[in-house]
Amino acid sequence: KKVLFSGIQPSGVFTIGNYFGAIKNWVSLQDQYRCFFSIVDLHAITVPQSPQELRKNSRNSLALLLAAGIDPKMSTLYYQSHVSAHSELAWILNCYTNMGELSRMTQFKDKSQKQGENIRAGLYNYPVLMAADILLFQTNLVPVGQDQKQHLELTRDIAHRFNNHFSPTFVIPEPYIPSTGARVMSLQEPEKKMSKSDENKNAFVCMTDDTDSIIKKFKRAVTDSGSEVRYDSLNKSGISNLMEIYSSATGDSYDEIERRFNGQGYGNFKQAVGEVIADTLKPIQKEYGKLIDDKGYIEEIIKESTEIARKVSYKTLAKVKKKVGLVLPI
Ligand code: AQP
Repeated sequence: KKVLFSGIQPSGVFTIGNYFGAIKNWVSLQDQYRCFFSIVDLHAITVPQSPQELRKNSRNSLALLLAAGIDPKMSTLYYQSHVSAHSELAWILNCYTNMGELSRMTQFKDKSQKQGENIRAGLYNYPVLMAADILLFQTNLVPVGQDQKQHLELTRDIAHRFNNHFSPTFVIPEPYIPSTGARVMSLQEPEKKMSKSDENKNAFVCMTDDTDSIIKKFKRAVTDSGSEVRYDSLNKSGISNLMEIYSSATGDSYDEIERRFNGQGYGNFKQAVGEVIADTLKPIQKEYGKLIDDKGYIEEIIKESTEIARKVSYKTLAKVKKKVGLVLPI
């Protein structure tokens, strides 16, 4: 089986953007590929986090991924910080990456702008840690959204350079573009993507939100001054985003949605989107409720998965250390 790696940051509670853009696809890829899914907590600390919140979100993230359908019998689901090979390889790759390459990364430019004067070196080195995540597992495929494409390109460049300089060491990963890769936008600023760390709580819907707050958030969603439910992402970005969300949950096409809500105005449609999303999340939330109390089960999964992740990744790390000339421990 081909190897697939993907990570998700515990920088908040997962949103329906994370669900439709990543998690739902992960679930459907599990039987086809050898999957490694990592809760990338080391990535999360590249921007300020409250330690208590980070720990809580990290714990809850694991249960939420299991509840959403990640099957620990098929996939390896673990915390990045539990497998020190990530940090070790990241350091080594840092020494084979140029400052110029990192300075060109648009995500760094965007995120560092928000951090003002106190930009962390970790934010700058974020793509190198991501390269380490991927290359450690000899990954063939990485599911990526548009915003991560540049980082994957850099990963490929680093791997090529290393392979050419020494000898073939890393598999060169390819992007995996899912056929149903929804990009969910903010409910308050539909030109910007929905993010779990958005300061405006009305901008995103968490996978754990109850029905009432989901419906309220959709009712408050920013739309244009018209009243026609019609897909036009340029001029009607708010309503188009709601249509995309509705379509992701139901599988209905935009044509079908337009016909169903023809002449009904935005109010009814917003209510319907809220209900559909609440229904989609209900079974996941029910399972999550059970899992979150089952500490023994969660611990068992963490133990087993971490062991597998360590075993696979240390093999690559040992090879790398040897090639660059580090003395291997006895
Ligand atoms: N709005 C979105 N629509 C579709 N997919 C999305 N993803 C994130 N937001 C959307 C996908 O979720 C996966 C995990 O993302 P991440 O947590 O590693 O980082 P992110 O992309 O920065 O996600 P957030 O929610 O925006 O987090 P913060 O607020 O911390 O920056 C990725 O596959 C991503 O494409």
